[in-house]
Amino acid sequence: MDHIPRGPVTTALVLALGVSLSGAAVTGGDPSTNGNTDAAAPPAHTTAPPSAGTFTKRVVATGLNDPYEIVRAPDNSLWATEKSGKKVTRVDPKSGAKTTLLSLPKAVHSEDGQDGVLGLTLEEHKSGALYAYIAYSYDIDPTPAVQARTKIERYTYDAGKQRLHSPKAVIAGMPSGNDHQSARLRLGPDGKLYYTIGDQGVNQFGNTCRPSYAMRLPTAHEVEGLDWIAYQGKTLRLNTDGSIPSDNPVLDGVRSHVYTYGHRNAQGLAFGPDGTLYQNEQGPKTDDEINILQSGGNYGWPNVAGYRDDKAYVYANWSASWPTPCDELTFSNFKIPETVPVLQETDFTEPFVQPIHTFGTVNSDFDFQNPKCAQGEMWSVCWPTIAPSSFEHYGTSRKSAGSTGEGLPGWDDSLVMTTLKDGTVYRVDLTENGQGVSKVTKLFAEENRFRDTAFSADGRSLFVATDSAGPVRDIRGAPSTEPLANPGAIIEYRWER
Ligand SMILES: [Ca+2]
Ligand SMILES: [Ca+2]
Ligand SMILES: [Ca+2]
Repeated sequence: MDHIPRGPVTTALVLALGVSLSGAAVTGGDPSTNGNTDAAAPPAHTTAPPSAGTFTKRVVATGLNDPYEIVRAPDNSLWATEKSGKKVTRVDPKSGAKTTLLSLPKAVHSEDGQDGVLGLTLEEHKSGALYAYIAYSYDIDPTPAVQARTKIERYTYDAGKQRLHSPKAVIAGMPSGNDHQSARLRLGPDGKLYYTIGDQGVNQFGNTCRPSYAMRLPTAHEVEGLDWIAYQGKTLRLNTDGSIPSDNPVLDGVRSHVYTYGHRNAQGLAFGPDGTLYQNEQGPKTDDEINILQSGGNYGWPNVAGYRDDKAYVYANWSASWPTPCDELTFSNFKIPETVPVLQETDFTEPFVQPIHTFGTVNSDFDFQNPKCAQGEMWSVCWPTIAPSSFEHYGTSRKSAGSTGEGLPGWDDSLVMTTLKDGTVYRVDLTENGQGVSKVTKLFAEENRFRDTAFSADGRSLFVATDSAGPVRDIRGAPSTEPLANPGAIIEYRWER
């Protein structure tokens, strides 16, 4: 989703806001959270002292061009990839000073597209070296025409010169396009790279006539020929040199980089302290999902969105239209032509892994053409989905920092999740065994498209990166007509007692 016209490009009016936000949940119902949004109720069973404190908002840095991933480096600076800015920038979290660590001017970013400089994860090597793994779109066509692919490269950090140098190819030639790149990159506790690669936005908008590969598995022939076309709609697991781990799952008789499949647009990926891999992904008009990824699992897309419940979602395979070929049809979000094959979710009878939580699961009588969103046909802003865009496990990120701070009371073993059109940062609490969701709390709701997070070393500051432009809901749930509050920024929410 979210492949819709952008809002007006804003001028950067940045206020050093001393706004205090309630440390407890921001109240206000959201119909898309399945009634699990907790409105400021204190935890039922706790011996911890009451969390008397507030979050203070401070804009750390502005002028970033669609920051996509922010990570905290060993020296406690923040490193940001800039999707449309085509670079990696170091930000001093105190002064906001910016240094360009790496420029990638040849990276491909299509207008309003989801491609560009995206995933980033750091590795502190035994040798003392600091490596940055970076995923970005590039052009394989030597002529002025563009044929985009995605690659991951490893760079070495020179702390003296403050730059990234000596790129080493990890993997190249993966699919790329203007929609659903996903592109979250993580170094797992097992030393492997994990990478989400989206379904490329097929079966909708400008990509309506391209078939879905999300459930199509790579063949032995393709893997031999380094043909990664079937990696659309997957989670990949790679050795850091790009080779295929020997313990990756064998799927349809073939071992490849594919770790899980049947995904749409997974921008959230986070490991828990016991190695559990949490993921979130954006649904179509319904059913954003939170999943736990298990090696070899099929997660259902495009046959199933959320649960296999035959609610509002059906799989309309536009690319298979017959006898009228797809390219003679006009895509519609609301009317499926008779020539387009339609499958109910229960028509798909193979096993698949259900989400542990969904947002925006609605019945088929839901009105997807809410008059509030009629102007400019901004329908998707009114759809019940929230567009999750990142995931970060709180306890793990503090532990990995060797933190000595006291952190945020009550936040242990929770996940922080940003959203785009919903303009909200959520905290997702896990059940005791970590295998389910116990509570979802709204932390901050603003007219911002929140893209990614990082915690400070003491665990008491949450840094959040925002998109430079794009649609967001206002307080009425209608498309905001105001400029984004903090476009292209990194914001700090500091918890103070
Ligand atoms: Ca991050
Ligand atoms: Ca799914
Ligand atoms: Ca469903």
